[in-house]
Amino acid sequence: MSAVLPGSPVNLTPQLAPLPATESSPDIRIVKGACPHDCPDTCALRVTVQDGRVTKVQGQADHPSTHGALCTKVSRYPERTYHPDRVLHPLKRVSAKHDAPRFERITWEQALSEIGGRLRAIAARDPQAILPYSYAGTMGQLQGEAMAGRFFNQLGASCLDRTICASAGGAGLAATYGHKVGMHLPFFAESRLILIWGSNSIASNLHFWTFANQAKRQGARLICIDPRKTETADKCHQHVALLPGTDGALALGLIHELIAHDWLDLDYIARHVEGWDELRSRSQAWTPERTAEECGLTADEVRGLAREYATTAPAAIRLNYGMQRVRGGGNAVRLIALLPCLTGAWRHRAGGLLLSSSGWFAPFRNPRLERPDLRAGRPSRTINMSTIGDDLLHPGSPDFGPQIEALIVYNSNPVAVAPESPKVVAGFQRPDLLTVVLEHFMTDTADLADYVLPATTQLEHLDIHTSYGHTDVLINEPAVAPLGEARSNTQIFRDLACAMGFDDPAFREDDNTLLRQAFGPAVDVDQLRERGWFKLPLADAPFAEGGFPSATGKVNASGADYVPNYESRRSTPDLAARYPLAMISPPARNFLNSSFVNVTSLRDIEGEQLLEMNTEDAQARGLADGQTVRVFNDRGSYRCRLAVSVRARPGVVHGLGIWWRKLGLDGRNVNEVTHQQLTDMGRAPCFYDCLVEVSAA
Ligand SMILES: Nc1nc2c(c(=O)[nH]1)N[C@H]1C(S)=C(S)[C@@H](COP(=O)(O)OP(=O)(O)OC[C@H]3O[C@@H](n4cnc5c(=O)[nH]c(N)nc54)[C@H](O)[C@@H]3O)O[C@H]1N2
Ligand SMILES: Nc1nc2c(c(=O)[nH]1)N[C@H]1C(S)=C(S)[C@@H](COP(=O)(O)OP(=O)(O)OC[C@H]3O[C@@H](n4cnc5c(=O)[nH]c(N)nc54)[C@H](O)[C@@H]3O)O[C@H]1N2
Ligand SMILES: [Mo]
Repeated sequence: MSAVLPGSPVNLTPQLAPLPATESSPDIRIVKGACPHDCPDTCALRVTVQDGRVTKVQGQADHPSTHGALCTKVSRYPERTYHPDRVLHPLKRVSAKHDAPRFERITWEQALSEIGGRLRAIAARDPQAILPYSYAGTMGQLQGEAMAGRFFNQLGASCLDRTICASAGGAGLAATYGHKVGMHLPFFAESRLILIWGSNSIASNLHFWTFANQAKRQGARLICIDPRKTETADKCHQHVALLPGTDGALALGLIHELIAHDWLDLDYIARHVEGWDELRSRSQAWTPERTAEECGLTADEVRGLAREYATTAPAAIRLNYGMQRVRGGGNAVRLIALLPCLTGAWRHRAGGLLLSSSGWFAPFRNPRLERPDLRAGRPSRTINMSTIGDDLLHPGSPDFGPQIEALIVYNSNPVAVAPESPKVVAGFQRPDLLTVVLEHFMTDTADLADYVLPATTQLEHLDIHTSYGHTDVLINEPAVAPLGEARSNTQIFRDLACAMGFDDPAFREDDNTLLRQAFGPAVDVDQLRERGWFKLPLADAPFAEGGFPSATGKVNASGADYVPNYESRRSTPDLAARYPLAMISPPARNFLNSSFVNVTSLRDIEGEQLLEMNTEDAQARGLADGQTVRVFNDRGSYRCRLAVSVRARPGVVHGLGIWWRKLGLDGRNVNEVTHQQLTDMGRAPCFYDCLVEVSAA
C-alpha cells in the first residue's frame, strides 16, 4: 500500500514573530482584519502593511479561538491578493460561449452602461428573469448581501434559495432546538468525551481542534465518526467508519442502547423533550445488530459507542456539515441532536452539541440591512441554487415562471461547485444568457461570463463578520487601497443601481454607514473597531435548564426518523450493480471549496485531483496507485489520479474537492458525477449520496 496523505502535520504554533523594532515606523501599519472564508473558525487577522503593500497576514494573538495561529491557506492570503492572475479591470467576452474564453479589456463606464442597458431591457419584460447567484466566497455582512440584497430587491429579481452547503443540517437543527445554536467552542476543552462526527476538524475546523486537543491532553477520549480515515481520525482514540448517509441509523441504534441500559436522564427528558414516546418506540427496531448491518459496522462498535457516550460526562458532540450532504441529512442531524437531550449532557457547559452557532447572532442582527421593503410587495419567485443546472436549462412555464435570462454571480463559483456539472455547464453556455461575474480570478464560472467585473479581496475592503463556529463579531478594516480598478461588491452594486437609474437613498449609503446598520445597539461599532472583536453576551451552559429557542422552549423529537440514501447498495441494488462504489467528495485540506486552487504553493501541496480507494477495491479492478483513472456514472465522468489509500474503506471512494475544472486532468471535476436531487429537509444537494464506478483511463 502506498498511501497518499495530502497536507502537512498539524502545526498550531503561534506564528507571531516578535514585533519588529520598526513597528512604530510610519511605513509599517498593523490593521485589524477577519478571515472572510466559509469556515466555522472566522479568525481574527493581524495584517502587516509596509509601504502600502500587505507583507504578512497572521492570526490575532488576543482573539481566544484564533490564538495567534492561522491555517496554511489563509497565511498565504497575500499570495492570493497579489496573484499575477488577479482580474484588475472589467472584461467583456469576445468569443462564443462554446469556444475557448476570450475577453477584451473595457472601462467601468462601458461595462456599467452595457450591463445596465441589458438588465433594463429584461426587467421591462419581467425582472424575475434576472437571478442573483451568490454564496459565501466572503462571509462578510457587507460584501455578502447588504448592498446586493438592496439591488435585487429594488429590481424585483428572482430570489435565490442559498442551500448549497448547510441548509439540510440547519433545518434539522432548527426543527429540533428551534434555531441554529449549540455549545460554546472553548468549553470543548473541558469535555471528557468528544464525538467528532462528520467533520475533518484538522482540515476544516482547525481552531476547534485546538480545544479538542486540549481536552485530549487532559485525558478526554476522542472518537471520530466518518467514512473516511481522515487526518482527524488519525489523531482520535477511535475511528467509527460508517457507510456514507447512515448516521441517522447509527443515532437510532445509540438511542436503542440508551433505553435498553437505562442510560437516560428521565428528568431532563420529561421537562425539556417533546415527542419522546414516539422516538422511543421508533428506536425499538434499531438493535445493535440491525444498526451495524445498515451502517457497515459491527454490533460491538455500536454497543461500545453507546456505552461510552452514555457513561462519560461531560460528553460533547462536534457535528459538522459533512454528514448532511445526503438524502437523509436533515433527519440525521435531528436524531443526533437529540442524543444530548436524552442523556442530559446539556446540563454541563462542556456537554451538548455544536453544529452551528450562527443562530446566536440572530437577535443582534438588523433584519432591514438588505431592505426587503424595496421589493414593495412585488412577486418573488425563488430559485434553488443547488439545482442551477436544471433551472438554467428550463425554458420557462407557468409553474416555473419566466426562463432565466440573466445571472449575476458574486462570491461563488457555481460551474465548479454546483452538482451535476454537465447540466450546469450547458446552462452557462446558453448563447442567449447574460452572465455577469464579480470575481478576483478567471474561475470556471468567469470563463463562461459575458462580463467579468474585478472585485476587491478582504485586504482591500471594509467588513463585519459573524461566525458559525463561535459567537464573536469581528471587524475587517481595509488594509490597502483596491488593486488596479477593483471595486468592492458593495460599490459594484451601488454602481449597477446607478446604471439602472435607482434613486432610493439606500443606494447612496457608504460602507461605513452599512457597518453601523448591520447590527442593533448591542454591538458598539466604535468599541469593535478599537478591539477588533466582540463576544456576544451568552450563558455558558445555554440549555442546562432547557429553554431552547423553539416555540415551546422544548426540544422536538417528533417525526425524526432515518432516511436512507437515494443511491446505495441497499436502497438501489440495481444501480449499485452497475456503479458499486459510494463516492463522497470532502474538501482537500489546502483548498477552501474551490478557492485557493489557483494559488500555486497550495496546489503544489495537494498535487493533483485525487481519488482515494481502498486496496481491496483497487485490486478487484486491477488498478494501481498513481495511475490515471476514469470515475463515471450515468450523469458523467472525469479523470483523476488514483491514490490507493488506507483512508478509504472498502466500497467507498473519496474524490477530494473542489478542483477548478480547468485545472483537472480532462477539464472536469468531481461534480461531473454528483446529482441534483435534494435532501429530506432544507432543499440541499446530496453531494455525498452518489454511486460511481472507476476504471483505468
Ligand atoms: N480546508 C478547508 N476547510 C474548510 C472547507 C474546505 O473546503 N477546506 N470548507 C468549509 C465549508 S464550506 C464548510 S461547510 C465547513 C464544513 O465542511 P465539511 O464539508 O463539513 O467539511 P469537513 O469537516 O471536511 O467534513 C467533511 C467530513 O465528513 C465526512 N463525511 C462524508 N460523508 C459522511 C457521512 O455520510 N457521515 C459522516 N459521519 N461523515 C461523512 C467526510 O469524510 C469528511 O471527513 O468547513 C469549511 N472549512
Ligand atoms: N462535490 C462537492 N461539491 C461541493 C462541496 C463538496 O463537499 N463536494 N461543498 C459544497 C459547499 S459546503 C459549499 S459551501 C459550496 C461552496 O461554493 P462557493 O461558495 O461557490 O465557494 P468557492 O468555490 O470557494 O467560491 C467562492 C468564490 O468567491 C470569490 N470571492 C471571494 N471573495 C469575494 C469577494 O469579496 N467578492 C467577489 N465578487 N468574489 C469573491 C472567490 O474568488 C471564489 O471564486 O460548494 C459546495 N460544493
Ligand atoms: Mo460549506
